[in-house]
Amino acid sequence: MDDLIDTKRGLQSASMFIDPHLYEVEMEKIFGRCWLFLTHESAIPNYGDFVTAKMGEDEVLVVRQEDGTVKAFLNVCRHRGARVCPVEAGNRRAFVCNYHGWSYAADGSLAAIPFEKELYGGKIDRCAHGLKEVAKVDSYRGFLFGNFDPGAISLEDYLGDVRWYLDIWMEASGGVELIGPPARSIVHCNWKAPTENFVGDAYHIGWTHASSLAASRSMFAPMSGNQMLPPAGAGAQIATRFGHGLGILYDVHPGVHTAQTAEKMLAWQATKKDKIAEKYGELKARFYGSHLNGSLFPNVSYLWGTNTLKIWQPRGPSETEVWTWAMAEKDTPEDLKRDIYNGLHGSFGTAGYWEADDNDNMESASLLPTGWQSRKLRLNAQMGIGNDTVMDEMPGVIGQAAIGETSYRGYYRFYDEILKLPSWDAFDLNDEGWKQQLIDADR
Ligand code: UNU
Ligand code: FES
Ligand code: FE
Repeated sequence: MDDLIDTKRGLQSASMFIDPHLYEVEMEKIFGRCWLFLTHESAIPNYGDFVTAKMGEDEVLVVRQEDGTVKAFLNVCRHRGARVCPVEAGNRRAFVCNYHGWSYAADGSLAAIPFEKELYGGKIDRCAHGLKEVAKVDSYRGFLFGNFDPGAISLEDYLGDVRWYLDIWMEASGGVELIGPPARSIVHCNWKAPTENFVGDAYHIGWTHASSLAASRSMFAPMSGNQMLPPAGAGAQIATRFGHGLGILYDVHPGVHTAQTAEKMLAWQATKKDKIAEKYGELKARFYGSHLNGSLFPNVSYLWGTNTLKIWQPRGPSETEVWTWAMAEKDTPEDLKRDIYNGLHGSFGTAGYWEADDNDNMESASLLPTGWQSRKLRLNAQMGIGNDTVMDEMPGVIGQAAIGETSYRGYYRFYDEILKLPSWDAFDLNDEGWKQQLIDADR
């Protein structure tokens, strides 16, 4: 596995998209230990509200408790393993398994067994058969994450430097909401292919999305068909400690939205920008009016400006279930919110034309390495190597161009680190060496 990721040279083995053994290791070392997105607080405001979610291939029930906290449980009955709750979302005080009728309270405890006295003679230990609880659940600005590893670092530490950037869209104007329930679809690709694309691929926009750019007359339209390279200073890429990364395209907030929606968005943003500059300073205010594309390690992606949140749920090495939410600032006027919602599902939604542009690339990159020879190839993420740097005014390692692969390298640097990490106990939160590792990369 040692030549899987070459951080020094910015290369990855194509086998990482296909290797079934590696996939199992990812489930254990990554999905078993990292913070995984569950849902948004606003989806489950009241006691007994629940949604089902995926953590890797494990299905979980996320339930609002009587005391206002949130717990998550494997959605698996402790009797014979049938699915406890077959419904996507709702409100329940008890979850009754469909198979034999064991029932669980909102806190996961096994509340009742049909004919318990007669059939078990009081000899079953109900306390030992509650729903298996996810070790940790925590919220960042309303975004709920779960972690199977009781020894994991806190969510706040895990997000680390990227919180500075997330706050620009999660907090700046009073918070965002997800407009659900999410659209779901299957893509025949490895879960990392779309995640790496969103972490930092501004390169493909002008080419893969050439027709969509031309048709939408969005603010990105001049890039259509690679007619122009974004000029110097048009953007940046950021890599952080835990693989989270993003790309910024300055001053083009409305992203892929149509010209019509873009105009409304800009007018709405203009009414708020002064207040945001006052509160956060000019730099963050500029980011607020920019387009941010990013991924949170391991499998959450977002487009701020294009109003999208996506989870890339792994279903084996070659299949991914995509959950797509529209996402908007809470204080967005209702008519604009509707435009955003409708526009999003036509662009980056399940049936969206931008989504369709991407999927064939995701699939071919993921499926070609079934070939014995193709598998041995190294994938190249060297763009911008040698220009990565640190800056006083913004955290992380910065690639100073609109188009580059700095955040790809940051993503796979941590991917490699966590696969090799024996446990979170062995992890040094204060180790800043990762920055130099990226800065010193050399083809
Ligand atoms: O699809 C993407 N990765 C993307 C879309 C990146 C930047 C802007 C829009
Ligand atoms: Fe990038 Fe082919 S040009 S994958
Ligand atoms: Fe794309």
